Amino acid sequence: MKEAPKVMTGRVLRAESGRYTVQSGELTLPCQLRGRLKKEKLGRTRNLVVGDEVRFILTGAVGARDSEGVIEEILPRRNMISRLASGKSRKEQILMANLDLIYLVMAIREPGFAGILLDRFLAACEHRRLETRICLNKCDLDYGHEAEQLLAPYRKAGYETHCLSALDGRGLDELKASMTNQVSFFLGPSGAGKSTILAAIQPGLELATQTVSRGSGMGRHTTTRTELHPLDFGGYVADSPGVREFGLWGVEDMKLAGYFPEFREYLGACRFPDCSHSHEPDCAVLEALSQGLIDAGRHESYLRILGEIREGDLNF
Ligand SMILES: Nc1nc2c(ncn2[C@@H]2O[C@H](COP(=O)(O)OP(=O)(O)OP(=O)(O)O)[C@@H](O)[C@H]2O)c(=O)[nH]1
Ligand SMILES: [Mg+2]
Ligand SMILES: [Zn+2]
Repeated sequence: MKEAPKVMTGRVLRAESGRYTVQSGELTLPCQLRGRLKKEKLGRTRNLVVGDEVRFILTGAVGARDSEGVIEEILPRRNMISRLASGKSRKEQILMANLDLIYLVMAIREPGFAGILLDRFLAACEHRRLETRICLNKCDLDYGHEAEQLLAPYRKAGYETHCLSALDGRGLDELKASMTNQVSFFLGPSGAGKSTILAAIQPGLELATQTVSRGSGMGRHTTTRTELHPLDFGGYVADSPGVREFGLWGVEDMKLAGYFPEFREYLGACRFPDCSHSHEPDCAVLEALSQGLIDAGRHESYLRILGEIREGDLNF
């Protein structure tokens, strides 16, 4: 009698044009999707992404060199991070699923700190109710008290922050402690040092990092795909390719202000219930702004993102 195929569950570590790497306990193996699943579940709406949990059957003996898996089912996602796909398609691009923590990595310089990009990431994470931490890397290049100044509005908004240098090692022990036993995702612009930080935290990760100084401050992406790595000290971390643009997906214009945590205490106190906090009289947010209780840069980011949502005609 033929033995029933062994059904296993695992976590997607890598996903690339129809080929997947799945980890299940001690086993890490290449997997493909069952044809039926491709059509039914993955058609237009669902792409299998890094972090997805799947049920698969093993073909070939466990541990054999040719053992492979066939993915039969994608388990429900507990959460995800997504953005508006680049290009004109107006589609959602899911970057990762089933994560505990997102680390938003910015460099103090080289490339310069981009507040608007950070504010977009943060709003997307708030929208998805994801726990977020801000990492300011390259603090060895802090020539004054720039790190403090850059991070002050975010600390005031309630975000946890890390001042790091992958070069001299500052902040890395604390970062490592916070990543322990968590499934984390590293997101940020190209060149911020995501891969260098991870390689410093776990030597042997063998991540591609940029070896030649770029000079112009702009440049090519060194990491080319999102990949989840098991951590020796417990948990997982996904390194991802640098992001230059980050359009919000699925965010309603009227909800955006609530995704800026430091605005929340003022919302509801404006004269008009549908106040956009941009020009209206008796706006509690604008009042707080004029008193210096809300950071001007953060409010500016809010207005820019609000304009984009309205212009993009993205009604959800
Ligand atoms: N001075 C300084 N340089 C750093 C630090 N961390 C990384 N770098 C340098 O910054 C450059 C970019 O680092 P990567 O780790 O490749 O950056 P990345 O964020 O992974 O970039 P992508 O993979 O393109 O998204 C490399 O030349 C690193 O050596 C740091 O803390 N201080
Ligand atoms: Mg990288
Ligand atoms: Zn208002």
